[in-house]
Amino acid sequence: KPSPRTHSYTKYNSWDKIQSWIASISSSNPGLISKQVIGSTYEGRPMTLLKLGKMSSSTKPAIFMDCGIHAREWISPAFCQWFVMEALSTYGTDAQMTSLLDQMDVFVLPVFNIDGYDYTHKTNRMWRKTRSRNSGSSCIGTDPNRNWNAGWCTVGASSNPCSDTFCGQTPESEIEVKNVADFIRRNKSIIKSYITVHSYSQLLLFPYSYTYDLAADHSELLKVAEGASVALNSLHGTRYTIGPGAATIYLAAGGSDDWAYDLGVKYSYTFELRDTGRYGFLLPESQIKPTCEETMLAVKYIAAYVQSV
Ligand code: ING
Ligand code: ZN
Repeated sequence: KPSPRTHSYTKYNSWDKIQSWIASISSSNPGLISKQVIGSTYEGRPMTLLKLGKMSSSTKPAIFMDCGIHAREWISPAFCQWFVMEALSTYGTDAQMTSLLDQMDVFVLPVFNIDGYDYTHKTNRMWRKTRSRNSGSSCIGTDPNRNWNAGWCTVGASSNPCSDTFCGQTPESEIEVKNVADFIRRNKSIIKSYITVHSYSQLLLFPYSYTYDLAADHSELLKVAEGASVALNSLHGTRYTIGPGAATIYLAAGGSDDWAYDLGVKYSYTFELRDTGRYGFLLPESQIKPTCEETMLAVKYIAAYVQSV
């Protein structure tokens, strides 16, 4: 029976293993971690959100982080697992992590697109989208990072269900997107930062992706991204490009970071982890540890900033 002790943080775990890990890690330290189901996926799997933070009688400000919006980006769920393990094991010894979890809660959704993730392990390693059926088409799935209500389906998205960037029938047509959007809307008074983890390209992006217009908080978002990328680089020399999504990679509407930002979650970031294309989505397991270690520094930098404002 998998437990946090036997769980491997340096392998690409199947959904079954991650699900067992969620159950065991959330009962391992009752004062510091709890879990809640925020809904089910299209195929009926539970979307379990982990809450990290020292138990408190008062409401604490929070950071929301998700991994695995896209099925084939396996390094992303690996990072969320690493983050949870590292947070629990450094609380009480690492001054920054201790202060962060004393003052804030961090919500972690280890795998957003569980149905797609499971499909990449069992059937098609390069699947990106959800696994929902589309009426009037035999093509399966919607791009869960084109399905948010932020300039929805206007640019850099497709209305063809057979496309890998299909925006869906309507905004939040995907139950996984709806479940997360509902949670963030319900908790928007406490959520100060939204972090979503993708791969690959080594980018740290912030709004907007649906327009070339600069965000109202552009200079602050840029400054924090600069600090985070310097911190990340300090460990192994990995170089990240930072900037607004539209100008840095491509115009793309319906993304989660733009939606969270327009809802009022100011510190909204998209990570695109290693590498820059040599292995792409097929990043070797030998790179999980260095990738997660360096990404921790960037996430902790953002968290420390959010905590300080
Ligand atoms: N890249 C993101 C994608 O969904 C992105 C880039 C970020 C688009 C934020 C829109 C908003 O295409 C990957 N690799 O998925
Ligand atoms: Zn992605």
